[in-house]
Amino acid sequence: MTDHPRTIFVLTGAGVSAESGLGTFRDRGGIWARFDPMRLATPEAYAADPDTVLDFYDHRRRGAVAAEPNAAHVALAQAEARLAARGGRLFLCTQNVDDLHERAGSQAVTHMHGELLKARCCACGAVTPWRADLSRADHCPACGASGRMRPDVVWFGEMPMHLDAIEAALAGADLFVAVGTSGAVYPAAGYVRQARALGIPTCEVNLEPSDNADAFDEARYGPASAELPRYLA
Ligand code: BJW
Repeated sequence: MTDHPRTIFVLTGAGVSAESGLGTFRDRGGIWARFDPMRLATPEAYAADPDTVLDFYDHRRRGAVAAEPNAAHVALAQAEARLAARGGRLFLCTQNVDDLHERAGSQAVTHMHGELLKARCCACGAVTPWRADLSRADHCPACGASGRMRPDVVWFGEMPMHLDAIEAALAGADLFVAVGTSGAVYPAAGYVRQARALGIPTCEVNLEPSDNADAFDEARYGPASAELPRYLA
């Protein structure tokens, strides 16, 4: 790793949870290879056919609850603790909607595409922890409205979450690391170029070169569970 950086910005994607058994989106056989994202992951899809969208996310939620963190999640949690003990910081920005970073011990996780284990009421906007099937939800626990709960995730065309905090952390980082993300979805895919423009060294850890591979100074190719612990050691 580059010269003992004090503040590392880590962007994770579906590849970090792949070895926990959760499907990625764009790999061969991935979620969007099997299902049309425009019919499942847009506000228009939810408005047109909420039952199909909720069933899809109920299935994904059950998978996420059953999965366990892998060595890549653990390496990030350990690096966060080590840096904090030295007065540094690891800012963990994940595109993932699962909670495997938290269950591996990461203390601060910024979920820019939301969280599958939370539900949002379309009537009052209240966000509630949610582990059960949303298709069976009869009302919002906050306002009592019925039939208006959705997963608290970010669909195409919606604004990703925590963008101000993410931009601030990126601007203050000594190192930018992207792990297990294809670089296909914006604004996350643009962060490596923003980091470069700020003069921050960049590294990608991925199974294979991502769509953004040419923008990184350094790369480690292989499974995140093997490459990331080595890289962060
Ligand atoms: C391994 C591995 C192993 C496998 N070890 N590696 C600019 C240009 C063009 C378009 C746009 C643009 N700006 C905005 C857009 C539109 C759109 C967009 O980006 N479209 C593109 C498809 C072109 N973006 C949006 O709509 C976003 N909103 C937005 O832009 O708002 C406006 C705005 C923003 C900011 C400022 C001002 C205005 C919202 C995007 C929401 C994405 N939602 C999803 C679904 C979330 C809920 C759910 O889970 O269902 O988020 S889509 C899906 O893609 C999910 C992911 O978080 C996201 C990224 O996927 P990820 O994580 O990269 O996964 P994969 O599968 O693509 O890649 C996995 C990688 O891992 C691969 O490279 C593998 O090789 C690797 N891998 N096994 C290491 N073991």
